[in-house]
Amino acid sequence: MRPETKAVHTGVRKDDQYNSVITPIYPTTTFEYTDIGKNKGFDYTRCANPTRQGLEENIAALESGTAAWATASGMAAISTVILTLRSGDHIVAPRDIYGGSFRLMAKVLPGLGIQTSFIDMREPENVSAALRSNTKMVWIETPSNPLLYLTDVEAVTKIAREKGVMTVADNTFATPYFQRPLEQGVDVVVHSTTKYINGHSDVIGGAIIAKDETIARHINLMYRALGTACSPFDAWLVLRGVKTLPQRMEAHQRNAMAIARFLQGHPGVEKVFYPGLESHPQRELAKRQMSGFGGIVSFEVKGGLEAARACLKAVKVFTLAVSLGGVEALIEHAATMSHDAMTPEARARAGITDGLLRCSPGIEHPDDLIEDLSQALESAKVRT
Ligand code: LCS
Repeated sequence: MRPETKAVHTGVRKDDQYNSVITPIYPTTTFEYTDIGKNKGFDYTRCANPTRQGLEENIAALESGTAAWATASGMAAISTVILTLRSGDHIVAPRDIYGGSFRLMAKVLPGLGIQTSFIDMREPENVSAALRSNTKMVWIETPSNPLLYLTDVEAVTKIAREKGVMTVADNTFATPYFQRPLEQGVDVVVHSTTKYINGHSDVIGGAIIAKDETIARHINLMYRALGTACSPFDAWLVLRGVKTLPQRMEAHQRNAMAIARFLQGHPGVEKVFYPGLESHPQRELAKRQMSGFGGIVSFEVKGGLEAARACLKAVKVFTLAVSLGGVEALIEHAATMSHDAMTPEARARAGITDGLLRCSPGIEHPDDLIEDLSQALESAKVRT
């Protein structure tokens, strides 16, 4: 089946009793045993639930994985995977990475004896150079948040595999509709389903998808032990949202491309970050490993923080808010919002400046979004 069909049909567990066409919500915490060791495949909702299993089957199919787990947030998914590591282990991660992932790796994991090296992952050689004898995980985020930098997935997974190091890819930005890292050699994919997979800005959720059964066993142990599962209600909403993922991604991409082209020629804009632009240095890599360029555009306004502030105050169709991937357009100031957990030095190393704005166009008409940014940039120019 093709992605559009899988997204609608996979994991839609119709009930046998009334033949409902969509998945029922099973809000039960527990399931009856008819004898010792005898139940209908479910025992306790922290470990498994029929509604959640429907979503997990859907996401596993979209990502070409063998198993998936739906979690209470993207960070719950990330924590579950990372806590399969032990004290003394080392992670290699990109320095341009979601601020929450940075917070976990830089501020929490060292207390557990797990160190992370943050590197520029645009060059695969930097991964080879950063590997140590105790490196157990290479973390990939491509395209990255917020600068849309790309990691060469095949090159990096080859380097890691040769040293027996596990690879994990955060596929939140591209989604399985545009990129399937498991098919390119990655061992585990994680998502913030809060974003495109649910797509309606009304659920905080996450997902983990594993390629093989050995890793799946470790993750399953952690998932049950930590209790990072999402509720049946949230799973039901995400299963409803994911059905339109392909159509929404096409609309997000159309809008992102139109906005990137508009911003590129604008005199009030210093720099535009979008892998679909002909001027993007990694466009060829994007074309090789993705089937689309995604829906996020970041740009630097001329005039730094004050110009950024003026622009954000003036937007009318875009809403100033963190998060991304919903049907409505959002815009945010990365340095003080999504990436405030980074130290100023870490932001400077990553290239996140005070004038950087990140746009997540929704599925609106592109002209309305462009007109909005145009008038916002005009007021930024007047005030600086
Ligand atoms: N991975 C990526 C790439 C993300 O962008 C986020 C959240 C997460 C993981 C964590 O997911 P959550 O726990 O929030 O479901 N990104 C956000 C952002 O850029 N602004 O607000 C949240």
